Amino acid sequence: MKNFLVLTSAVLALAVAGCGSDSSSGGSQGSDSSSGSSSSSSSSSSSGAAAQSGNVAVDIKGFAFTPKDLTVKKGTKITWTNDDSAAHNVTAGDNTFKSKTLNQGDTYSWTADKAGQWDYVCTFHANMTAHITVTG
Ligand SMILES: [Cu+2]
Repeated sequence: MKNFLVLTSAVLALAVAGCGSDSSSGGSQGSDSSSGSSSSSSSSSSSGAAAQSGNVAVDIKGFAFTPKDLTVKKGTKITWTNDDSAAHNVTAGDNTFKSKTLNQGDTYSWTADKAGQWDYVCTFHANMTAHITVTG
């Protein structure tokens, strides 16, 4: 009889404690994980560390290339689109890829067929610099 009472109160205490810790930790974990995942995903996308593949677009807008730093896998087709009313071009430092003059709405594509790193510019606007990394 005495043992039964002890056991019963122990089970009750566990149930109460379990309930309490479940709801409190569940609530804090939910807000922690949601804020944590959103901040980590935004930081990883802004760093651009992950290599993209398939078809990748680069916007030419506001006298800048976006993204300015791009990492892609070998075989990726990169397409630049000039969204500015001003004319621009895409010219690699070593001429590995080089567009004609792109007027507004024009596009230029280069398939990254070898691994390496390229700085490129718009030769009309020397401050329009950008960088491409192609992983093997
Ligand atoms: Cu330009």
